[in-house]
This record gives sequence, structure tokens and C-alpha cells, in this order.
Amino acid sequence: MPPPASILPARGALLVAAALGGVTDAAPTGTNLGFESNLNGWENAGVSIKNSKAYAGSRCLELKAGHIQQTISGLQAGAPHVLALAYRNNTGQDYNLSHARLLIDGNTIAEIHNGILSDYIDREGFEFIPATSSAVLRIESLGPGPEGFLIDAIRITTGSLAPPPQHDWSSLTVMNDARGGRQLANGGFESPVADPSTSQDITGVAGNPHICDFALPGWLVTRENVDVIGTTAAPPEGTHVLDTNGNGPGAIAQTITGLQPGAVHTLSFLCARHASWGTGDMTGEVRVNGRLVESVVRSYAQNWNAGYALREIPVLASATGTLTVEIRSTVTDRGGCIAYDDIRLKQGGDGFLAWSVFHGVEPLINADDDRDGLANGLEFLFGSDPQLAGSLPLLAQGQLRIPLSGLALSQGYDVDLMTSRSLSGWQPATAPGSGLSLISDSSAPGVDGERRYAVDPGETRLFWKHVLVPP
Ligand SMILES: [Ca+2]
Ligand SMILES: [Ca+2]
Ligand SMILES: [Ca+2]
Repeated sequence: MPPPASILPARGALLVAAALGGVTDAAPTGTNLGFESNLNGWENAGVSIKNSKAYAGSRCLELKAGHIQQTISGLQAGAPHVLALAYRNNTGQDYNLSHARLLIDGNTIAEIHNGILSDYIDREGFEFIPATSSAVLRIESLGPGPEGFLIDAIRITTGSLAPPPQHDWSSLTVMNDARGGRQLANGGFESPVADPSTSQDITGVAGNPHICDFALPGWLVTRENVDVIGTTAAPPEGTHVLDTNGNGPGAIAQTITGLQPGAVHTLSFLCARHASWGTGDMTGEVRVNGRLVESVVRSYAQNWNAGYALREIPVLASATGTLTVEIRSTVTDRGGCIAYDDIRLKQGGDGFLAWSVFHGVEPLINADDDRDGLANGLEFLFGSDPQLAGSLPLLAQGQLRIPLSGLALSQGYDVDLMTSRSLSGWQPATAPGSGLSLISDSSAPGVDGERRYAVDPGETRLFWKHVLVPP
């Protein structure tokens, strides 16, 4: 007797399942990624297997001054993947950091630098996009050896890394002092951090926790780990600051949403050098929406016992009204770096400077970085890219259409359009008999738009030029 019709799969459903199966059956596959079969499956040099201190199982890799590599299969060409692994320092001293590089098909996807001794660090991982369905994974020591990292539990998965936490502008704490603005979520690092003994993303001791991934409230730790330090660091706000080096060069990020699209804001923070870890300069970077907006350097004389310095950086919200702040350490060989506190965002600021920083050009209105004859000040006003050669607005179908940036207009920048019939005796386009008549203007402060001019009837020869009017 045939089964009831209701449990027979429809033909269409069968076809869909078969089509999906072809994609989802493929999963990243490697050999002996936890080193339980010693070095089976790995091409290697200068490494060994350790039968103690494993993160998972009973064996792990001692990287030393060498490398391992193997071909991973089952990847999806052109799609994001994540490589994760657990690693710990094996130098015997947490002030001697270990260093290694992770490569896919010969391209470095990350460097790891860490001095963590008490435990493994097992971060969210590192993203890469393979060109084909297989790729060569290589892990190589950057240190002189003979000691280096212990490595275990390598995992490769499809998909992207999680983005930083998002916080709406309206949710940020308004700061009623002369500096003003709103403090970012846990921008003063006062939110309690979980007990290191109960969180796998926190090591160290209570009062000096070393934190990775999402274990710092409000933030994502995007690199290595970071420290929340108490009164030792002479906090300028509250009782805690953030040291951007935990056991290695860390970074933190969060995204503010609900901002006016493209509008200028001022990012500010207090910063000082760690008072230990030698006497050399310490360095860091501030990135906004993926672009470097500030390089920070603090000398030994600028350590936290000498007080914290205020930095204020004009930045632009994205076209969708978001602003992702990332603060990174760039010191790869120490367990302490620049400490930050009281990170804020304020509406307003120097729009031309913010625009220049965003585009990576000097904030000089007469400079012409792309040598297209259009000075940076006019590029700002027209809303064009100062790194990409463009052209002046041209006459088309009897109309001159001049694009104008709402940001530049809101900052008090404008253009004087001048005309002449002989390349001398220039007069403003607004003057009677200039030869041009304004017929519409959709631009306004804060609103991108354009001014349209018509050429007056009977003009046989007319020149025009744009003269920047700074605020
Ligand atoms: Ca293992
Ligand atoms: Ca604080
Ligand atoms: Ca230019």
C-alpha cells in the first residue's frame, strides 16, 4: 500500500534540497588540526609536539623558530572564512612576547604577538577569503626562537567575524562639563568586568584583567587582549582606564548609530603612556569607519604619573549615520602600551579638517593632491574626491550645474562664481549682465545639492571661474 500522499515530498522540494546540498555539504576540512596525531598531515620545520599544556586533547604544537603548513579543502571560493586557534606564550616569561604570522596561500592574514603564560588565548579568529575551494594554511614563527608559541585547536569555518557592538547616539551618556559631548558606551572603562576565573575570554587576576573578544562591556576587542587597570594608572576619570596592550598589542572597537549621515563630529579621549615597560615611546592608531584618523605617540615623560593629555579629532559619520571607532596599539613587543580613558563623541567640529583626514590629504585649501586643477578647498565644496582626478563642472544643454556639499556649506564655505567675456574684468555671476542667471538651488547647509545657472540668451562667448570663499 503506497504511503499517504501528504508525506510524499513534492518534486520541487526535492530539487531545492539537492541544489542546496551541493553547497552546504562542503565544509572546511584539514588534517590533524589539534595535533593529537603529532605532526601527521603537516609539512613542517623547526617545530615539535608537546605532550603537556594542551588546550584540547593531550598534545599541542611547539612552534619554536619554524613553521607548519598544509592544504585545507572544502572552502567556498570568494566567500569569507574565519581561522581560529588557541595560542600561548612558551618563553617562560610573560614580558618576553612570542610572535607568529598566519598565512593563506602565501598572503599574511594576521600576525599574533602575545606574552600570555597562564592560559591560552582563543580569540574570535581571523578572516580570510580564499580564491578557490582549497588553500594552503601556513603558520610561521616571527621570533628568533628557540622558544615561541604553543598552538592548539585550529579551526576553520565559513562566515564572517562578528562586528563590534552597536550603540545608538541617544543611548550615550551626556557629559555636562566644559568638554561636553557624550561618553561612548563604557567609554570610561568603569563597567565591571567578569571574574577572570569564570570567563574564557578573560585571564589575569581580579583588578588587572586581560580581556579579549566581547568580554569588555560595550566593546569588541579586535586584536589580542587588553587590560583594564585600576588606580595604579592614576585614572583621570573614575577609577579605571584601558591599557591597549594586554599580553600583546590589543585594539577595541564599537559602533555608534543614529548620527546625522555625513555630519562632522569630534571624537575625543584622554591618553597617557604606561609607566612601565621600558622608557621608549609608545604608539597607537585611531581609526574611524576603517580609516586612520590619528596616530598617537606618548613618550616616557608622558606616562600616566605625569597626567593624561586630551586629544580631539574631527571625524565624519558614514552616509548611513554610523561611526565605528577603533583604537589600536601598534607596540608589538611589550605587555603595556598607551592607556585611554573617557572616550567621547560630540556633534560638530572642523569639517574641512575631518574631510581632509577622511580622504588622507593635507588640510590645505590651496593644495591639489590629485593635480586635477581643482584645489582641495574646491573639492571639499563640490564634494569630490581630492585623491581622484575629476573635472570642473561643465556647461551642458545650456546649463551650468555646480554640485555643492552640504557639509562644506554648513562649515561656512561657499563659492563665488565669476564670469568674463575676455578673461579679464571678472564680475560676480550675481551681478546684472554677468551672462549667467541662477535658475535653481537645491543645496543648503547640511544638504548636498546643486546650483543651476542658465546662460543668458545672446551670449556668444563666456568664461567662468570658481573662487573659493572660506569661512
Ligand atoms: Ca590538542
Ligand atoms: Ca575611567
Ligand atoms: Ca584636486
